[in-house]
Amino acid sequence: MPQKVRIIGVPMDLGQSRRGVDMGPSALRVAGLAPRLKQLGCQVDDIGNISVKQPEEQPYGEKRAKYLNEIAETCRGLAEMIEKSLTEGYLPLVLGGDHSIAVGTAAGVSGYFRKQSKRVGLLWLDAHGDMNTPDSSPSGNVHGMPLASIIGYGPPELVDLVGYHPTIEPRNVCLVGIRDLDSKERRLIKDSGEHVFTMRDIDERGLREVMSEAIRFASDDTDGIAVSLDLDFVDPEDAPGVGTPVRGGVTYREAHLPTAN
Ligand SMILES: [Mn+2]
Repeated sequence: MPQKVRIIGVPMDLGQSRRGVDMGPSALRVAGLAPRLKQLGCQVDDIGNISVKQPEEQPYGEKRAKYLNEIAETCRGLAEMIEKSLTEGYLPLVLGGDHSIAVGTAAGVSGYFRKQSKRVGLLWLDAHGDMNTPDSSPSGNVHGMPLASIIGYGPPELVDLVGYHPTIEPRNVCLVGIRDLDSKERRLIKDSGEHVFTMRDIDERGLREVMSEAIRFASDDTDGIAVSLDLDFVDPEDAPGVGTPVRGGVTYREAHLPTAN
């Protein structure tokens, strides 16, 4: 049986202030994502993009968490779509969009497994921790808050998106590729019990070993793993088209390794 993959585009541009990341789903499609997946033997169902409000159309509201309600609404729709896809036997492949959409992805995957009394872990591949809350965020941009929300810290609109929290237990969350953390994020990561591999760990131990250990943390006592890849995990030399590039990321070659495990 071929792996059934369902592509879901989420052109979200509300979580951060640098415009353009809403073009992500189109860029990935234009670059030939579906044909590549078919080459790999997958059966592909691209359902297009889910609808996202445009930042020009409304005020951002609370300045410590801009466009929070609009982001929560999109994430809830995405979570439903993910759960439906999993129920129908598809592996959901979500294309962003800024990283605030990961709250919806995690909620959808978690919700599907929860109905079978199962749990999932999460691999978070990113230059950033995305572990801010409205109280700690210097910018009020929600794209810096999704991982905190997933493990139960932050605005109730996101933390309780699907009626329970955390959607993923912090001890089954592993961050990889980290090289830009705010000091409050650093503290919250430590206190939460998440696992972290920075770029320095990758330099010293190699990505192969780091990923094996990360997968072990994420799969400890769980029934599956969700993966959230922020393209800024990759060095800006290889992936310049991101909202918040940080030098010193993984190479083009290394970026293939996490998925090859
Ligand atoms: Mn990032």
